[in-house]
Amino acid sequence: MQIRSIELIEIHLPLVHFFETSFGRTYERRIILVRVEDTDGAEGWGEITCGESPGYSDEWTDSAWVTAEKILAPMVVGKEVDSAADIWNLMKWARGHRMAKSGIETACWDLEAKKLGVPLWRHLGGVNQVIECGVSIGIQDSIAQLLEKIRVEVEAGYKRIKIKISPTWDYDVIKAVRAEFGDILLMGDANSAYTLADIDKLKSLDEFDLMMLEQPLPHDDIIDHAKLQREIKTPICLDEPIKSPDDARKAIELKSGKIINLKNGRVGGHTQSKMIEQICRENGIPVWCGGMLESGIGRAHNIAISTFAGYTMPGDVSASQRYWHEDIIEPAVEVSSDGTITAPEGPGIGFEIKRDRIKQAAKRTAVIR
Ligand code: OSB
Ligand code: MG
Repeated sequence: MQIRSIELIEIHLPLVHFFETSFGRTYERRIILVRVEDTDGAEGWGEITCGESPGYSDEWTDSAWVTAEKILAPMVVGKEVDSAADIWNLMKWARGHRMAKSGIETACWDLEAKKLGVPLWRHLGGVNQVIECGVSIGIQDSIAQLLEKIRVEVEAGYKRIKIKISPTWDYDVIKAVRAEFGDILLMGDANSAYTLADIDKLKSLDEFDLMMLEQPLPHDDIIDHAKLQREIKTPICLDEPIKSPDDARKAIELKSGKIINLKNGRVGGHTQSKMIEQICRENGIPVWCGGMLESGIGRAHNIAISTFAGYTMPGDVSASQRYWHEDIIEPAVEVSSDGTITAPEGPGIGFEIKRDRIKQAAKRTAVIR
């Protein structure tokens, strides 16, 4: 495979409903799409999943743009490789910037699968065509509003409800959710809003039998999480600090948590996701696919990796209509009434790209050849 050109397209998409986490509120996504073309004229699509500000990770839209354009794309364009599995190595010299790398890397996997005429999920080694879906629900203006949102998702059939929590939106909120919905599969995601000084508060959440508590402590920590896990009953799920297969290995060794939320962007693409999934599977650590409020393209890649054997818990992979009035792929991602998505049979990501919709939403483009 030889990539002839890489096109970056920044699109702006307003969210159907704002999304609030412990680090801030988002109304509109600024998403960088990646279109790769090889010397035979075949194409593939990927998405750089960073946020609009460095609140979740150090990468954000403008930093990812310049890094992809000036550093990463030139490392890939014109190089002959055996397969998409080697694209990561072309960019390895550059440290960090895994979301920017993932946008390029996953686009090359889509291209390769399309050329072979096979669905990406099969090409990657996925085994479960039907994947289980949960939802991630942001911090709301009131508990009543949150309960209403949860009701909609439970009735739609989603198998697991995740709510965002923070020191001002935790105990009473979870208590109200349990009182209203009984023993649904429920979890909280703190996005690093606590420290070990909050241990009593975090211990008090044990009474709610949460399926897991996602990333309570700082974004780069796996030491204090191990201390906390020894003190609380609720399984800790790690998100932010697991960026590489080595990070996963070390966190497992330290017993920093019992579950890993695996995101393509955070770890640098499909090749890295596969390696982490394997390490976790061999060590009995369940993984599930996290989300970054992706457009249909990133979402389609998330569906593909969710089919791996180690993804044994419902992911944050949900229907397009929860995020967008009109997605950029066709058909939009839909979730069946039993809370599942069936990975598509078409080649590559298996969805059509709505080029007109992308053109409408585009704010800037760059082509590296
Ligand atoms: O921590 O999982 C997270 C969204 C943006 C940044 C971080 C996270 C999230 C989500 C949303 O929880 C998941 C989704 O619905 O895409
Ligand atoms: Mg998270």
